[in-house]
Amino acid sequence: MAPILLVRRRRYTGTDQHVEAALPVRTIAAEPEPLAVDIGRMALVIIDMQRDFLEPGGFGAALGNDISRLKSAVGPCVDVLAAARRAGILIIHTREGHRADLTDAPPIKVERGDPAMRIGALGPMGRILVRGEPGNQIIPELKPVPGELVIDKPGKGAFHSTSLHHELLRRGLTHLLVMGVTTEVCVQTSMREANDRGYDALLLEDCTESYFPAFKAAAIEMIVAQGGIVGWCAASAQLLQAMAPLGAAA
Ligand code: TIU
Repeated sequence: MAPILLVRRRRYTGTDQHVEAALPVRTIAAEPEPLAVDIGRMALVIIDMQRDFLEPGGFGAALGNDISRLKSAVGPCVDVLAAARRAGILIIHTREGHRADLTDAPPIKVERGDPAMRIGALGPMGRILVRGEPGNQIIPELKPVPGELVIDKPGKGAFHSTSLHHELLRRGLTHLLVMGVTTEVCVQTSMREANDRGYDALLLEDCTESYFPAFKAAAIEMIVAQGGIVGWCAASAQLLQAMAPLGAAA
């Protein structure tokens, strides 16, 4: 890991004005360089930790994927979620899912793969990637509590056709802690969307997983390459260490 040092960063306001952040800053030992995070302007975004992707009875497993890989991220996610709650950071959960009538699902996304396992088909935990179905709920370990945002997203990216950007802008939040599944699909897409909208996005590498280890490794490499072309990555221990003085430690 790179040595800890303070990096000055500016707050992106969504306009052409950039204002110096005024709140306390903590520096997280991250790749490709330490990231100075203004804790008061940070949100935790938990991507698609839904039953269908993670549980033995879900459609991810029914497709033959090794869900044990994804399950390995749950423990670290639980620890970060608890620390973020103690620190009073805004927590945002997303779920990938469509309206029951699939009017928000492009046919090109629906009409691929085994027809029995397509979006809207009846899977082992209800209709696949349809809002309100049992498989579309967040796993109990990370269940949202009142005051946390739950954003249903019809795309892979968390910003596509959702209120996420608006929710962050109106609170003046500029830094995102990102975790969830899968690394190279919804997580990477969301990181790229965040980057293009001016957010500093830090992916917690032990809090994200893929069914395919090589894809996870490649996605992380892509994110931090070229001086952090997409964002930053760090182990959750580095984040928890940086947050400890805020009373966020267990
Ligand atoms: N949330 C998310 O990543 N959705 C996917 O469909 N991921 C797969 O890896 N298939």
